[in-house]
Amino acid sequence: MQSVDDAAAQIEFDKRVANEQKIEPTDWMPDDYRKNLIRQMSQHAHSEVIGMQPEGNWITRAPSLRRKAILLAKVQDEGGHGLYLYSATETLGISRSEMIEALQTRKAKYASIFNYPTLNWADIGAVGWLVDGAAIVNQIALQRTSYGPYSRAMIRICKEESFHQRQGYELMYAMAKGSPEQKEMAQDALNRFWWPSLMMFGPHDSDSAHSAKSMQWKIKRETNDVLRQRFIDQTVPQIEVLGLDMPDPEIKWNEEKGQYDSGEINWQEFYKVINGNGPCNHQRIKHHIKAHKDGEWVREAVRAYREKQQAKQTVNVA
Ligand code: BYC
Repeated sequence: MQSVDDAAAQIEFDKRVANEQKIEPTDWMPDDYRKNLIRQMSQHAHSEVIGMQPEGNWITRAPSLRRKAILLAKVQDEGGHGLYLYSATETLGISRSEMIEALQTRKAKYASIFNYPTLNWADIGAVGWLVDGAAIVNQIALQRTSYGPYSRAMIRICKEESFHQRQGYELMYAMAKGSPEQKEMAQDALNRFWWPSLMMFGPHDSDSAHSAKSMQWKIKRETNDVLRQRFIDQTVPQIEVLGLDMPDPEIKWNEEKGQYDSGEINWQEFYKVINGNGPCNHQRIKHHIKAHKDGEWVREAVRAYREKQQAKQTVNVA
């Protein structure tokens, strides 16, 4: 049962959310709001970091210095996004190591898309164009999320993601307008990344466990299906410009609705992937564990440096 103080705080919280005022780390918030935010934000952070793997896989094989420099910068940006998001999540009272532990023991999820392999160079274009494109549609809405640190992280991240999306589209354009073999690679990448990109938006609203509460608290500002449809509507004309075939034969303009109709996602595949059994789930976590372990010496050095600084301060004060 809520105490009288909590009941008053709850009223104040509801008022702030209703008035579009941000909730800040030192403000009172319901436990479930905090837990739900930790869940979504930490999973978002994990997605950014795990997402470095499929693209990082191609840095050494980029076909030119220009492409290599762009890809290197992009992958580095994703690591930065992970850091903003981990820091923003820490303001809710969870430590970085607790979040990493949840990821590595598979208690926490990350975006399903990163469990698919990047098999050819055009996949790097498809990831930038479609995966970052889908991420932006979702994150633009999240800029207005009710939790201040999350909202501010999203504003910054969206600026970088729009560069990511454009470089991906430019790469796809070069491939689609290149030799017949390059065009074939672009088509293959589009065909393989289309459905997993649509899955990024999560289950249908009717099957979404968290949406109702998250919408009420204004953590989420638009639903999974609304955002997915927006992504389809903005991406289909881009496929036409590339001169590629539609990855879904059921895509068709619906005059009455003013939007594209499309086929149904393979939800069995979606659940298989989010439950840890996609093509690369095992590989992604294994690599994360190894990289984290290999980085222990850096954390150790930081701790030793901090201890030295603190010891110096103590001597100075004495
Ligand atoms: N993948 O009730 P629902 C990037 C889970 S990275 C995996 O609808 P919610 C980039 C969901 O977590 C950007 N799991 O959930 C980086 C829940 O399970 P739990 C990534 C998914 O939270 C590098 C259950 O299914 N963006 O841009 O209301 C290179 C029920 O779902 C997925 C974000 O993380 C999925 N696709 O809505 C390139 C955005 N979908 O937690 C690019 C932030 C659902 O109960 N997150 N699940 O075990 C969100 O906006 C929301 O969390 C979602 C899901 C729309 C994803």
